[in-house]
Amino acid sequence: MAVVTVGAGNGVRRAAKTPLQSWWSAQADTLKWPTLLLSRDGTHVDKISVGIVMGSTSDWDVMKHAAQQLKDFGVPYDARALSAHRSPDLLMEWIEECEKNGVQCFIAGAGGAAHLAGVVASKTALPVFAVPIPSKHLQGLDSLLSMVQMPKGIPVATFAIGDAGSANAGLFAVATLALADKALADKLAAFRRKQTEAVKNAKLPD
Ligand code: RP5
Repeated sequence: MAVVTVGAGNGVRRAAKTPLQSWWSAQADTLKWPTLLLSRDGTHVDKISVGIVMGSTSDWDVMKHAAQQLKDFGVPYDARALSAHRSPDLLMEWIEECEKNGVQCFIAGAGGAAHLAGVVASKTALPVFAVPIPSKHLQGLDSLLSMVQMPKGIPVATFAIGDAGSANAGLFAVATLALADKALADKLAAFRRKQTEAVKNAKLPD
């Protein structure tokens, strides 16, 4: 389940006339990021489980595969384009807010000198899954090496370059959450069984 956030961070304001609205306004003004979480279909959710971040909106074409896996398993997430070098303060604030909202792990996708996942991991002790985005000149080898070569002490778990890595990061996040969620573990087991069945039934062309 995708999450949209509503409140001060998105500039959403209501005319604060009633005491409740005044209280809400006061709360919103003290917060840089929103606190009311809604799924895309408008239903309220209490928490988000995964934070997906990418260095640029141009990364979404790859990162949407991680988001799709979470959607398929009904895992609530918040996805943002926030850059480690172009908007470092916003990135830090978002990570803090994610932790407050119950996030259990992060997925970070970036291309080129891809320090985003390492920077996220510098701010949180939660697991960080890194997705190397294919880059224009080096096809993502630069992104991969930037992520996988994190110095000792601040780990990030690095996945394959591109769409497959992104989808697998989503699945890995599901597996991580499934450690403490039996229903999710059952769904993941069913997903794996289905894949096995597909291999069993596969036919090669004549
Ligand atoms: C990185 O630079 C982003 O993660 C993206 O992969 C790459 C190019 O960004 P844009 O120039 O498309 O914004 O920071």
